[in-house]
Amino acid sequence: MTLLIPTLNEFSGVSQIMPHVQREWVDQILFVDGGSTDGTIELVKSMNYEILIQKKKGIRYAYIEALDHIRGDAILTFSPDGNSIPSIIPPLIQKFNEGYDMVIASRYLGDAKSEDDDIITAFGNWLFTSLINHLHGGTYTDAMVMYRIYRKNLLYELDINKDSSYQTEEKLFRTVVGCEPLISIRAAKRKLKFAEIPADEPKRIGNERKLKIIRWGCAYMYEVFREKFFWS
Ligand SMILES: Nc1nc2c(ncn2[C@@H]2O[C@H](COP(=O)(O)OP(=O)(O)OP(=O)(O)O)[C@@H](O)[C@H]2O)c(=O)[nH]1
Ligand SMILES: [Mg+2]
Repeated sequence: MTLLIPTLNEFSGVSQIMPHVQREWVDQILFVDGGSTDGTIELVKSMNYEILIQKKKGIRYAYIEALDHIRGDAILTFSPDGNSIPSIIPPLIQKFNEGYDMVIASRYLGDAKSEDDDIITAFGNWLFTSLINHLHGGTYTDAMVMYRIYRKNLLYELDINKDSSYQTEEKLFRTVVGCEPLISIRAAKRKLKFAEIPADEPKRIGNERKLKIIRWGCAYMYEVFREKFFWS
């Protein structure tokens, strides 16, 4: 099990959150940094964590460039900005070990709630999750969140690692998107075995958000419909 932690200027998040992550929960903790200039890289190194510096820009490349360095056969993606509650790592792993391809820490299952959402992100997450369920046969309550575990091989089986899977939308809207929506879509299309556990999302710590609402909204919308007709 590899805990994969992407960072881009998350100094305060990393310093406040990582003391709550116990190293023995997982086999490997790997940071991938997108070019922080606020001391995050130095901080992570001083805490004795393994860190990889991204070559290409964009959150998707954090995952792709990490692949060769991931030693576990499962990946737990974790945001150190306060959005992912560390104490949920053990139950998430426990659920995954019951034999799932993917387990999601859902912000909208049962009593769980997001304190990080504003009206736009709440609507967007609901809209994309509903579309993915209706168009691709998913049963997600949260198809968008980063906090989740899956088999490492799933990224290859679903072509998540290939640039061609995102080419059109990234060109059209001049951005680099995240991997999560496509993972959710293709896992549903393949009818993989997935589960969710409820997980609150506290407000992010420090700095501004990196989410690009308009460009990503458009790109994900394109992706959700494109997948109805292509890739199987
Ligand atoms: N390596 C890397 N990490 C990134 C990049 N963009 C964002 N991140 C990190 O990924 C983690 C999750 O970010 P998100 O939660 O998706 O985005 P956010 O900016 O926190 O937006 P909100 O959570 O909606 O406030 C954070 O630790 C970010 O610093 C990137 O291009 N490269
Ligand atoms: Mg965040």
